[in-house]
Amino acid sequence: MLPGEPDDLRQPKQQRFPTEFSAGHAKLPRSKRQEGMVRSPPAFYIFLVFLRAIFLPSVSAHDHQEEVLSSAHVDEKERDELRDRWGFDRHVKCLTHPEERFDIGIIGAPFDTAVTYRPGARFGPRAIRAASSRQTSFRGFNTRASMNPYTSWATIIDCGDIPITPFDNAVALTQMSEAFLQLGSYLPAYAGGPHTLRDIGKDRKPKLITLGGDHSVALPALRALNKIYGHPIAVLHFDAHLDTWDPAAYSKSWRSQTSDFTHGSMFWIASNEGLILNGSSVHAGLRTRIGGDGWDDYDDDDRQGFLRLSSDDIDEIGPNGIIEAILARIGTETPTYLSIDIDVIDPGLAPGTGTPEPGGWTTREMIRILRGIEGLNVVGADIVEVAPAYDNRGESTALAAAQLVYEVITSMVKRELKPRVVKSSRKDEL
Ligand SMILES: [Mn+2]
Repeated sequence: MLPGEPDDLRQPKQQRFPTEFSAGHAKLPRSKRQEGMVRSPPAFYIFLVFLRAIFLPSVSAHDHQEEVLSSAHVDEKERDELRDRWGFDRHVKCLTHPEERFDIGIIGAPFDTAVTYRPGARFGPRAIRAASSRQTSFRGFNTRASMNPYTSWATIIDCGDIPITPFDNAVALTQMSEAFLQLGSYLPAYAGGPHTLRDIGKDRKPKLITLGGDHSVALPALRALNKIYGHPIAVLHFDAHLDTWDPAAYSKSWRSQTSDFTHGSMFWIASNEGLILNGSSVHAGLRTRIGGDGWDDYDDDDRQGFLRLSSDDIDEIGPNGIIEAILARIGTETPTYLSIDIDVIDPGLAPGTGTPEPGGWTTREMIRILRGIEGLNVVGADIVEVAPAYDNRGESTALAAAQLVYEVITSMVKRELKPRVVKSSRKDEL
């Protein structure tokens, strides 16, 4: 991950393109400039196509696109050289560059109009990227995993943000669903190579880690995963809250399909759509108040097939007990969506979030638990609800989120390596 991924919605046009292209623009051959033109605003592109239709009737828009793509391929060597000189880490707008292959893609979802309390998580992606400034590939060796995820087998790139409307949540949900489906359906970068890798085959998919955004972004992610894998996915959900709430709990009188889609109901919707593997899913870090005068919310949560681990449980069974309970429930082969609400961490350590709940885990405990579950078959992940407006000057919340993403990336890369490759006997590093 790199900080400072240009924000497409707010930056001047010239800065909308990835730095590695714009920085070298003056030196680049004709094909690169054409590439820039293709990514210009639609009106200009249409005008360009119109001009070509007049003056070059034999060249269609489709041919033009083919030409650009093939030229880009021819220039691969030069691009590699430029990357060696100028690019420490990769950031590409993957949604508009399907030719860019990756194994793990970081995708921002700047969306927060489905929250019940404090807004602001739409600025989460930029805050987490800024907090990841000191994460570089040349200083990325993770001692707990005995490997550097950025220099191992996987191609890891920052895919930029999904453009998401703040005006219509139904449209926003569609935008996110289609973006996750598109990115998750790309061919992965890795093909062939060292025999130390397993599970490499034509069914292999790239993995996405979403930077939220409020927690509702998990619904479109699960919808996309269901289409990509063709079956329900287990959910490991770190959160102070259940997020399996029946939308009717908010209001029985004033409802619409759009209003049902919130950051507290997305797993209820996903469960009812059959997207979540009932019986293999887990909540961890719970400490929320629940509705009504009894256990109705828990009963409904049981119906949806979640195991509940509370924040307090860590005092009784320790981080290793939490790890063991998660692994016993999910196993290491079940395809799993890892969803981390930053409010699982105590607001004293991570105050920059929308619905803070006192009494959470420490950042260290959360990191330790994540390390302990490195063997899970995580097929997608998110880190959500980082709202920098409520963070402190030291960026504690965003720093925690950036570190969690690094740990998730590490585990995703490490899991594909045979255990014997990693000579770590330090089991206490769980
Ligand atoms: Mn949540």
